[in-house]
Amino acid sequence: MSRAAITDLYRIDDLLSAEERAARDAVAAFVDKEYIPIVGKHFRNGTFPMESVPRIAELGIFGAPLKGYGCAGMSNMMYGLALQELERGDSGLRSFASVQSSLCMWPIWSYGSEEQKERWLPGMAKGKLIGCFGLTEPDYGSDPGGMLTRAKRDGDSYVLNGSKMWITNGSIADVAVVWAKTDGGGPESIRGYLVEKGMPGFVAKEIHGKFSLRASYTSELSFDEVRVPAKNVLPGVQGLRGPLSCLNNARTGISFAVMGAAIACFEGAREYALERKAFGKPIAGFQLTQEKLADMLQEIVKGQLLAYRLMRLKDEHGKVDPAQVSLCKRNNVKVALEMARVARTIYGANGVTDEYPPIRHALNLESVYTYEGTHEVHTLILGKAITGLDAFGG
Ligand code: TGC
Ligand code: FAD
Repeated sequence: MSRAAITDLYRIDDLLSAEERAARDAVAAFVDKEYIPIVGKHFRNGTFPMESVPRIAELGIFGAPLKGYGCAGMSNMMYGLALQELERGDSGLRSFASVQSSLCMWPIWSYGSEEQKERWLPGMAKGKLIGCFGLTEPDYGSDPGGMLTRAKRDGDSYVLNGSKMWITNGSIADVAVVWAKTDGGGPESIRGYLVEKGMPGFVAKEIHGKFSLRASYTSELSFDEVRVPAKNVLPGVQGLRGPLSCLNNARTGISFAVMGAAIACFEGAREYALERKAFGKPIAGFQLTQEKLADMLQEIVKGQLLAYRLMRLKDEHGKVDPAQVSLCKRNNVKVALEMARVARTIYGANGVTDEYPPIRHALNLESVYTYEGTHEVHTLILGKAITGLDAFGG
């Protein structure tokens, strides 16, 4: 699908450098030519197209903003634009890249030993090794500080017991960054453990029955007396700050990315509305359809401007404040989900089938609304930033 000129009403393209536009366009071409033709089949079958992995690697997306170790060293803006294009294809494709880059490569790059970096990062950048991030547990999602997974020191190893739930790429990962408390310790004892595929006692099982993110593998991880060498502990961080800093990073990318799903829905719905006739004329000629399209374009322009500013802040300052990230994630995921539902209505009955993209995007965005901090959690993070009062707990 070629990009409609109307989508960039505010000429956000003019704010990008030629290099940024070129990186974005290369990803867009891959998504249009190679991914969109196959995504419907994978969504229907509940599979992830592994053949896309080397192609994403060639585009330099895995660990894109990281320097060294075979990573592309792109700006955060270029990375955000790439994620937006991947999400225009499907959230599952973008999720694969987010988890690999922000939630697995980033903690190894930021908190890992030199040996860990050399061992994992070059292979992950090439897409030859796959990573996942285990924070959520069956009984602790929004409040990860309560996690039950434990690591007990035993000689030169730690012995891990517990389980993690809803882990993207878990069943296909070569390495899992698993967050666990030291036996007997509180949240301040949380550390990241690099658990490798095949370690005795470590099982990753695919979760079935999802109606969302079907073109992505989501798994349950269980640890039964898993012996992890002490050299596999991330030495650079301790406490809940470790996983939350990874999330800050990933949420920034997601905030940018979801506008890609909204763009796919807007452009598809506009094209459909111009062709589909009712009462003897194109449905695009009805005022109520035009209001839907106007609402969609308005939210896409506003969301992109927010995301653009967030990424520029990150590039200029090297980091962004959690409240800045929460505002963007909270707004952009909400409007992308609402706009996918609106787009769905423009297709009438056709809109409930997987022949057309809006229902797939809407279903995916239901997960995005929940993962990486639910909409409510981001409301409370902002509430705390505004008032200084913590409304999370009892
Ligand atoms: P709190 O007392 O506020 O903080 C504990 C320590 O963490 C620090 N911190 C952060 N650091 C970096 N970035 C952030 N965003 C941070 N937020 C907090 C904080 O400064 C403190 O550090 P220190 O050194 O003083 O101890 O923690 P809390 O227990 O009250 O929790 C706050 C809350 C609720 C906001 C947090 O727990 C939270 O964000 N919960 C949501 C959990 C979540 O988002 N899980 C996502 C799992 S991964 C996932 O969904 C992947 S989806 C696949 C894909 O990405 O595509
Ligand atoms: P809960 O925490 O049980 O929340 C249930 C409801 O209660 C929500 O509406 C929530 O907003 C609300 N709530 C909770 N606390 C409060 C409060 N204080 N005030 C008001 N409302 C509140 N996790 C990983 O670690 N790694 C992954 O790779 C990963 N991938 C995922 C992929 C998919 C497809 C999905 C769906 C989830 C994934 N997750 C992953 C898990 C995700 O991060 C959690 O689902 C999310 O953090 C919410 O946790 P929960 O599902 O346990 O909901």
